[in-house]
Amino acid sequence: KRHQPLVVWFSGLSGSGKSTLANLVEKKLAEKGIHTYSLDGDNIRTGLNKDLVFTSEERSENIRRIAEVAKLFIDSGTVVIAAFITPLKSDREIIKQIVGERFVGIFVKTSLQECERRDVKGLYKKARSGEIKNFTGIDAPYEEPVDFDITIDTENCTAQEAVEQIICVVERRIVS
Ligand code: GGZ
Repeated sequence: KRHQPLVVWFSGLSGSGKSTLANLVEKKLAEKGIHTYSLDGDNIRTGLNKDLVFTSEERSENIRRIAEVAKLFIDSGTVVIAAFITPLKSDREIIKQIVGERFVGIFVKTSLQECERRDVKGLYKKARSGEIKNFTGIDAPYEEPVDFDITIDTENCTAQEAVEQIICVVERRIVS
């Protein structure tokens, strides 16, 4: 069975649940026999983009390079799952310029208050104390996406419900 490749791009604050949802979506697609590859901070910011820090300029370069990599994977016929904060509207526009129509945007909407309450990695605490500068949501902006395909309200739905919703949209786009 042939599928149209696609990039499924998750945006949201640190600790919003992007990676968790991205991993669940990837697992579901793999079960359906769809060839996927995940791009996230763990494999991008430690390798290709390890020269980049968290100024707005270097975040833009981070996103631009990831979009170019995603495009290469799309050309190879792969469904790309990307999970990055992607805080700026201007950078999200650049992604669309690079990958074109084969883009599905998922806004993982978790409030700053909730992300900070979870503080899984203790980064918000460090950002509040000034130990980390330019932290998204604290002293760096997050512009909520208003034109993405799906908004996941993680505080009012389960991960399973979110995954079902995403898979439904992805499956529709994959065959057309
Ligand atoms: C935001 C930061 C920062 C700053 C380090 N601001 O929750 P995490 O830890 O594992 O994921 C965050 C990750 C964000 O990298 P992205 O490539 O997704 O960001 S962007 O799209 O804005 O380029 C967080 C960690 O890196 N981290 N410093 N100052 N997140």
